[in-house]
Amino acid sequence: VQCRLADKRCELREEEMEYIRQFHRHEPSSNQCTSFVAKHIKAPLQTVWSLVRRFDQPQLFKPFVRKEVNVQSGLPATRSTERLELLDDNEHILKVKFIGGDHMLKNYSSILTIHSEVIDGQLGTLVVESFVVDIPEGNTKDDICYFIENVLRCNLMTLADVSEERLA
Ligand code: A9S
Repeated sequence: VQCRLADKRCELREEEMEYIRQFHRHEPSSNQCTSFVAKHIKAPLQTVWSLVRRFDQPQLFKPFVRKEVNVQSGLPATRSTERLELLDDNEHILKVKFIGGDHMLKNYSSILTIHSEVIDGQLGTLVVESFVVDIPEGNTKDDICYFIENVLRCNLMTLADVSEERLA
């Protein structure tokens, strides 16, 4: 596992690294960067999956998406065309590619997987989302990785909030 995955190794349990090795294989070229974020959610897998699988309703847990096609103002984009590459309801894998839009994320492609786990004696879910993307001209690898990691962290935090609230 390449690039910035290395420095996260220590924070992740061995089983989490195993998911990365198994499901999150990207093959970045020299002008691309790849990384991932992970989030533990205190809700059963089916609850989390029921939200994640709604590719057609990103506003369910993506705070930067206002309507289906509109991006929250203040961000370096107003629209994005995204293609669902894989939705596996058995293995709980979602793959997406960005194929157009006015943003700087060229050749962006992401993999999201979820895995059942036990948190504090209760059924929980581990979400892992990885990506590969071109490094835009004038940006560094670290800049773009950091930017996307933050977007994904926000999405997964909202996903956790929504998933955990649904049970209450
Ligand atoms: O929504 C996702 O699954 C992932 C990302 C990285 C989305 C990024 C984004 O929607 C912004 C948040 C607006 C940031 C796009 C398409 C471009 C951006 O610059």
